[in-house]
Amino acid sequence: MNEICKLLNITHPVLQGGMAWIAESKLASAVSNAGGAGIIAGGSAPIDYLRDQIRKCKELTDKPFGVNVMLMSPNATDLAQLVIDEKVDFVTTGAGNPGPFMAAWKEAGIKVIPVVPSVGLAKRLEKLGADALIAEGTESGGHIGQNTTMCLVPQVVDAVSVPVIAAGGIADGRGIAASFMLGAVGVQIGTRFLASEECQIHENYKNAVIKAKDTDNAITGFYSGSPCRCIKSRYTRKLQEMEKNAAPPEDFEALTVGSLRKAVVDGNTEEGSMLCGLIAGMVNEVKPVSVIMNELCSKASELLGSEF
Ligand code: TUI
Repeated sequence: MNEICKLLNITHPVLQGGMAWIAESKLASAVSNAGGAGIIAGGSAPIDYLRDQIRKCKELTDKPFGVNVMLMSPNATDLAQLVIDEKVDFVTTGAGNPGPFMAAWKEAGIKVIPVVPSVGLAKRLEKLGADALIAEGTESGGHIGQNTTMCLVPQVVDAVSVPVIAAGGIADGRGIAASFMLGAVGVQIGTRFLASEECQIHENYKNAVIKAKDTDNAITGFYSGSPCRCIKSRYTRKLQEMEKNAAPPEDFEALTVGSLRKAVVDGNTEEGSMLCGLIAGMVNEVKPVSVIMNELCSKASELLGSEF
């Protein structure tokens, strides 16, 4: 049996990305019900909302699911405790070093799978007891590191003994098979699930994902040291223009605060930040999660020559 399936007690080694503001109980439960690992995103949401989402997800599926702890969130410490209190099956982490929380999670029997953008952090977190690692390439949507999936995954695989999950730029069975060729034993997929029926983002955002071509992608936030990949728009052009002119930080703040909410909730494609991976050009149709999972897994099985 596949190591990730065994670790998480799932059927297919496919994790759904813990996309901030986006991944909630409906999407996570659909992925878990389809045999993958659904994930509720902590993002910087209020703890009461997240408790509610975790409980809703338990009502919607009897399968394992996880929570992503976004470490730049001011709520990270409270969420770290909430996942223990709610006895969540596993935790993924992003946008920082989860070292300070790992002992408590391990003691509570929660499996810990940090996202790493580098070999150095992968080695440190393996020593602290990570059960697996997600090597995330810069092709991913949202907050990104610098290395690519193609270069990062095999280097992390060579550097650690725990199972490695590939993320960034994977949206079909070919991407899964390629990841396995690089030594990964699981994948994390975000962008493909943005265009699912169960994903609760505004229709305008979903349509932008569907319409996006290979070149409709931009990185903002180099200036603030927090690079973020999203769909090219008036918003990204404005931010990039400000970066070029070294605008004062408060001008960035004015533009970026609440921008994800504007995209996800209001469907404001002009001022909203439509976080999205570089593979969006290949995502051309909204489908139910179960259909997406079937397509991913049947093509991967065919290419890998074994049941995926
Ligand atoms: O976390 C993500 N993607 C995200 S989080 C997010 S919400 C956000 N909002 C405002 C600012 C920043 C984020 C949107 N998208 N992906 C996982 C990921 N983790 N990518 C890169 C990293 C990462 C970076 C540095 C992980 C660890 C790390 O460690 C630095 C260190 O301390 O060694």
